[in-house]
Amino acid sequence: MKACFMGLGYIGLPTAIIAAKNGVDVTGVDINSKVVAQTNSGQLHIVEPGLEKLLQEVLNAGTFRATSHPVESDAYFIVVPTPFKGNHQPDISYVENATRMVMPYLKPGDLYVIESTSPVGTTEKMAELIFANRPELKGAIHIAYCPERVLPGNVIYELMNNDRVIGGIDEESSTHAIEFYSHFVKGQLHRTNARTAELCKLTENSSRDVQIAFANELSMICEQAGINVWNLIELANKHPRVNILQPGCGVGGHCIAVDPYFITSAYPKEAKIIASAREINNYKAQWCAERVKNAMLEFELKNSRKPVVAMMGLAFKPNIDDLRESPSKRITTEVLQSKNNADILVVEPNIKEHNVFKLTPYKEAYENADIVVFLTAHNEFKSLEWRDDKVILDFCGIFKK
Ligand code: SAJ
Repeated sequence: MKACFMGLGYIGLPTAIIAAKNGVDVTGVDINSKVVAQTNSGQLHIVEPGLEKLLQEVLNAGTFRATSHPVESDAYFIVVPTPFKGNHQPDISYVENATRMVMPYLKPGDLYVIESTSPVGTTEKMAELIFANRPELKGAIHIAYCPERVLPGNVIYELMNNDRVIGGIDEESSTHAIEFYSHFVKGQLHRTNARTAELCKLTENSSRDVQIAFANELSMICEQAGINVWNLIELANKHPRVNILQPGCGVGGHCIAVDPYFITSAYPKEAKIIASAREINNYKAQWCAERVKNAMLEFELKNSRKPVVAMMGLAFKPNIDDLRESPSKRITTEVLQSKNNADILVVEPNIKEHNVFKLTPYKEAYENADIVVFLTAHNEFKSLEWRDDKVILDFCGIFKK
């Protein structure tokens, strides 16, 4: 079996490598020539524990290579980004471009699968595009949608062990796609149609967004009510059927903060809770920034001098170096813009240097700051001790006070 993976990013590269480890002859394609060269030299351009060793193994075994153009294969996988344009409309142009690239290589019996998170109807749209250009392939190739579900940092395990949903444009397409994924997925492969599989991916991330919004809403209610939100959630979760997530300073990353818009933009009248959740999670970052600015003003009034402020964490979630769509970064930027001569120390222990932020080691920042703002719950911060002599704004539950 020969497979071609279009896109060597956070999902495409690990999936291609795992397939190559499991009996598939894989060509990985990326339009970025640097990514191609670096991958062929056995080095990862993404951070993922354990993956570099696997890359070197499949390169040495000759079952994987990276190129800039597709090659004739038996199966083609589209694993490219689907960002959104202005007004939160999904942009499927990368999916379309990758499809156009593989189109000339398709032959009867081949499998074409989209993994990229996509609005409902994208797989059918791409099928139409393929058949418009290659009408002889109608009914002769297998087309399916199979979304990824992995958590960065634990990709190798989750790629092999998570259940997956596979939706073909017809039964035979689903069967062929299931056959391919069973090469390396130990989890169950659940058969459905393409539209359901597309909405399933969007539903998973929207569900988490809604649940986090609930926790964030509670945190703002608790502040008004003078109640410790961490304690409240812990107690409510003692109920056998209640499982509330943790509040934070908003929702970041390239999935949960993005995918719900693929539903709200297509179904604006119906998607009420999903739209509100997005608003609440975005507002939470704004709310946190306001709290920091107020604390700075209060400090100055009380002490007749500007405070030193430590902004603790820039990454979008704990213990990673990924700043994409990060609310911590947004809050830090806003505080820096309004600093009014105050001294702002920016901390991100998972990054050595940044081209915009001058970084300060976390212990030094904690020691020197008058106001400490915990934005991302990195493990390092949990080793710090509570200090009564500082104003501490704990948005991510380091001390749960
Ligand atoms: N967050 C909270 N409170 C919580 C949990 C998370 O505020 O209790 C915040 C995080 O700090 C972060 C954001 O939510 O800013 C998202 O983090 P995450 O760990 O929930 O998810 P991602 O974005 O890293 O990965 C998600 C996963 N989806 C689900 O859990 C439903 C992953 O399985 C998907 O593969 C991934 O999106 C994706 O690529 O779609």
